[in-house]
Formats: sequence, C-alpha cells, structure tokens
Amino acid sequence: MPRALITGITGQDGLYLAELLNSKGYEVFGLIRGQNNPKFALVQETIPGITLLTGDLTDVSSLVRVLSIAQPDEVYNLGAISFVAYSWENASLTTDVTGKGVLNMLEATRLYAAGDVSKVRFYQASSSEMFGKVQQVPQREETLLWPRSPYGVAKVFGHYMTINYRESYGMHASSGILFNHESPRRGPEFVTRKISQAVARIKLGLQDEIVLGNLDAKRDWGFAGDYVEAMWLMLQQPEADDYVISTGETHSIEDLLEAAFDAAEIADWRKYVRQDPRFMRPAEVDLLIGDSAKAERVLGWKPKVSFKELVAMMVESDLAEQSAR
Ligand code: G4F
Repeated sequence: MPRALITGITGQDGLYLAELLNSKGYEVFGLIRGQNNPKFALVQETIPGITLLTGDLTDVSSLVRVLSIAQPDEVYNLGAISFVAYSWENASLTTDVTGKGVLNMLEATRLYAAGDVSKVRFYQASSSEMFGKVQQVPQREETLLWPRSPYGVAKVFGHYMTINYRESYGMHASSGILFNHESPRRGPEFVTRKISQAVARIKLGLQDEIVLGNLDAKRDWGFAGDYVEAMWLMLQQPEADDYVISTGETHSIEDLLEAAFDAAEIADWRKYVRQDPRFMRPAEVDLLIGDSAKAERVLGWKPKVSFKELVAMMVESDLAEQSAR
C-alpha cells in the first residue's frame, strides 16, 4: 500500500487529493496545525481512515517528526496561507508559512530520505499568482515570473527552492503551477464562492446585494477535483518537472457574475452588485490565462469541467446548503 503525506489537508485541495489517493488504495496522512483544530472532525468524517498528525510548516522539527511517523512514499505540500488579499496585511507571516514553509518541508523530506532520494517524491503547490504582471500571454512554464503580492513573492521562493532541491540533491521534486481552481469546498473569502453563496442567498430572499472589489480582473478558473489529479500524475512520472495546470480560457469577474446569476435564473446581475474600495488590492493581477500543453503531452492531463459547469455546480451546491439552514 503506497503511503502519502499531505500538508494543507483541511483546505479544498487537501480534501480532494486525499479522496483521490484513498480511491487509489493509498494510506493517507495529513499534517494538521494547532491544538484542537476545529477542522479535525470534518477531515476525519470526509476521509475515512486518514491519520492526522499535528505539526506546523514553520517548525521544521515537527515536520521531521511527522515524516518519520508517516513514512511516506509521496509528499504533497499544499499547506500555505493562500488568501492573496490577506498577504499584504500579514506579509511577514505569509512569507514564513507560504515561502519558508516550503524550504522547511523540503529540508525535512531530504533528512527523512537520509541520502536515498529515491525513497520519496515531493509535490509543491506553486501558483499562477507568480506570473502577476504577466510578461507573456498565455503563461507557460518558462514565462518570466513577476509576482504582485507578498503571497506571490512567497510562492516564487517556494517554487525556486523546489527546483533547487531537485537540481542540488537529485530529489524527485515537482512543482505544479496551478491556475485558480474552485469548487463547492472553496472558502467563502475567494471571489467565486463569495459570489455563488451570495447568488444563492439572493435567490432565496436572504440577502439583497453583493459587495465586491475589481470586476475587470480576468482569471483562468478550473475545477479543483480535476486539478488534484494532475498533482498525482506529476509524482508518477520517471522524472520530476514543473507543469502549468489550467483550462486555457479566461473570464472576468463580470463574466463570473453573469454565469452565476444565470445559473440561478436571476436576470440583470448589475442590479445586485455594488463595488467598494475595501475589496480592491494595492496591486492587481489583471489577466491570467494558462497554456497547459505540456501537462497534456507528458501527463495526459486535461480539464474535464467547463467554466459554466463549474459555476453552476457551485451555485447549485450553495442553493442546497442555504435552503437546508
Ligand atoms: O478569488 P480571489 O481572491 O483569488 P486570487 O487572488 O486570484 O488567488 C487565488 O488563485 C491563486 C492562483 O492564481 C492562488 F494562488 C491563490 O491561493 C488563490 O487561490 O480573487 C480573484 C480576483 C482578484 O482579481 C480580486 O481582486 O477577484 C477579484 N475580486 C473582486 N472582488 C475579489 C473581490 N476577490 C475577493 N476575494 N473578494 C472580492 O470581493
């Protein structure tokens, strides 16, 4: 039975990946932070048979301990402070967790391998936020990185550190440059879920407006369930490498609003939307659109869920959740 350790197990991707690995017969371990983490029960209910081990990405000795207990064949480093807006207000903490946390995890994994790097494979959750002020359209693996937020800068550090461990120590360490990926499990602070939840509540008469920031930014949005499969595929390759994972389509926040209100059969979304500078960012990433041709060629990976299907899935799920309250 192969063994996998996932950091960031309480997040959207952690749960989908754990489900995928479970279905493939893995023994799954999750790193969970803090004393009495309120998400402990949720993870155990969602992923039967999972073992949760406490530790923290900022504490390398805790990572060494967790690795020695889990004895993984594969490590998926998904743990991070992942909300971009928060990263300006908490830049130092974001750097410690999202940036230096990657180095801690790589170093703990190297120590765990104890000179036999074939013992374990490593996945780093890199991000399209690293492209920031984009220098090429669409963005590819070799596109120059120009991050626009403390979060983006921290992700660039983690990305290059992963490449450095591969080149310095011969570790099987791969980096997935994932574009935005969403689902009904997305946190409500992110724009897709904020909108799907609000649309559901408007439909049910529980709310009458949505307050947002910049409506012009464009993102390449895919379904998280599709994207975790790409993570797994990367670790099944004979050689480690970096891959862009994206749909190749881009949509503005306005397009997203239109699709979400359409899914709930509410006409004229503009009547319900108000903008507030509170939700504007000090620097914006205006346009993201990825080219995942390499992932298709090498991994045989392609996204399955379209933008419209994704938005409809999220609105329907929020309608069901809000109606049940
Ligand atoms: O949903 P968002 O907060 O996601 P963002 O910043 O693109 O980051 C996500 O994707 C990255 C991959 O590129 C990940 F690395 C990262 O961890 C995260 O998963 O914002 C999307 C866009 C932005 O342009 C933002 O300015 O939506 C715009 N927006 C407009 N109004 C808003 C709002 N975003 C949020 N969260 N809330 C608003 O009210």
